[in-house]
Amino acid sequence: MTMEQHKIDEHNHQHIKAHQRRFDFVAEDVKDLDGVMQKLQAFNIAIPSWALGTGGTRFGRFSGGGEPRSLEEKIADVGMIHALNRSSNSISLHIPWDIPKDADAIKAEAKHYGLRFDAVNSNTFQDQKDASLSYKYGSLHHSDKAVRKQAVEHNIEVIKYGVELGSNALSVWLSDGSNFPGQLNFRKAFQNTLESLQEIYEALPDDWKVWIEYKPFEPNFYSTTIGDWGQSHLLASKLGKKALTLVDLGHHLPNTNIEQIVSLLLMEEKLAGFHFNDSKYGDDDLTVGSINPYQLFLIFNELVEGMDARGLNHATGIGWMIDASHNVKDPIEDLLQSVEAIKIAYAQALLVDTAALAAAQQGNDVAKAQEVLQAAYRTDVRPLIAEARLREGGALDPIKAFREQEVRAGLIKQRGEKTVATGL
Ligand SMILES: [Mn+2]
Repeated sequence: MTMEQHKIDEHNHQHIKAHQRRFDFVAEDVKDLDGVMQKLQAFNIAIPSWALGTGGTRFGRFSGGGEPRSLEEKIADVGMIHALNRSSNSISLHIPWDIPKDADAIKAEAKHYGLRFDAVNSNTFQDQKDASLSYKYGSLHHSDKAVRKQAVEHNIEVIKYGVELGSNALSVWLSDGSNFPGQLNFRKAFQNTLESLQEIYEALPDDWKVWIEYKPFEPNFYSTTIGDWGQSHLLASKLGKKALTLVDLGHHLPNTNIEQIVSLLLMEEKLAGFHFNDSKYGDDDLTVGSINPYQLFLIFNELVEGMDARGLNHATGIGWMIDASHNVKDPIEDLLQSVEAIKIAYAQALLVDTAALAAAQQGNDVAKAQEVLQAAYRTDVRPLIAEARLREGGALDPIKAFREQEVRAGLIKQRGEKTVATGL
């Protein structure tokens, strides 16, 4: 199912007057409006292939209707999202959930929707049907070299799929860890992980990167072998220039100052990019910006400041991706909301009066620093995002357009009520 441009144009025609009024109101106070608009128009966020179906918890899964049954249908769903918001021009695949059997055909399918392939993700946190060895006690850190070898080979295979699709990064998240004190020798587990990652690193093409994700707990609850940004950074530093740390917002203990982590990784040229989501308690994988939009803004404020300091292009300097699980909402609507929240935080960060902030910091004017940040945060930038979408051919209000066109009902008619997307 595709969204025809004339339907988007009709939607925009209906809402253009109110939009113009709102846009003019906020645009009047934006310094360098053209520069801000160009940056917003260029900014895209990758959609993960595993987020297009309904997620679940260990207690169960409540399917929605019309879920994509194949990789082709997942690409079509991302195409739908991109047609509506013009800010989701890439898809990130998880292997083996989404093995491209015919890479050329899959590439052509993606191109049809104006999409490309972002980082590819390996999976050594589940046993696969045809695997001879089990990951029950870990993968790259495993005490048995044969298990480590199987996991290394899987990662190398994922790189090969990625090369065929034109991707240029491998994202590695390990569930390796321990549930009980004494279960693991931490030093050996770390060294085994490093040795395994070195073998994967050797297999990376010259223009590729490996992104090392960390997580403090779950599914293991006593220790995680790559538990925090320090451990990820240690591995990335030992591996070399092509290895970087991936920050997943949900992979922190409550109240962690993620913006400070991001600032320093970016300074050290070791920030790979993001897995965006939101959380209240742990790795909740909720819609980006639904719980703590201020934190998201503070993170973007550090990103914009740090990327500008290094002369990086905001859109392409690091990886931007959503990693969420949609248990109760329509996945497409949830992803549209997530992309919107990311772009809102980015736009607000672009509005920060950086000269005034720097002066306040230099002079220890703490109240002024807060005023500067919150003046940007409390600006309603939604008309700027809508205008950026409009200029790129997207819908003024993507979710409204999605509902007006009854897209989900169409997908259910086409695919059925009880379809299940591959993934967790
Ligand atoms: Mn993640």
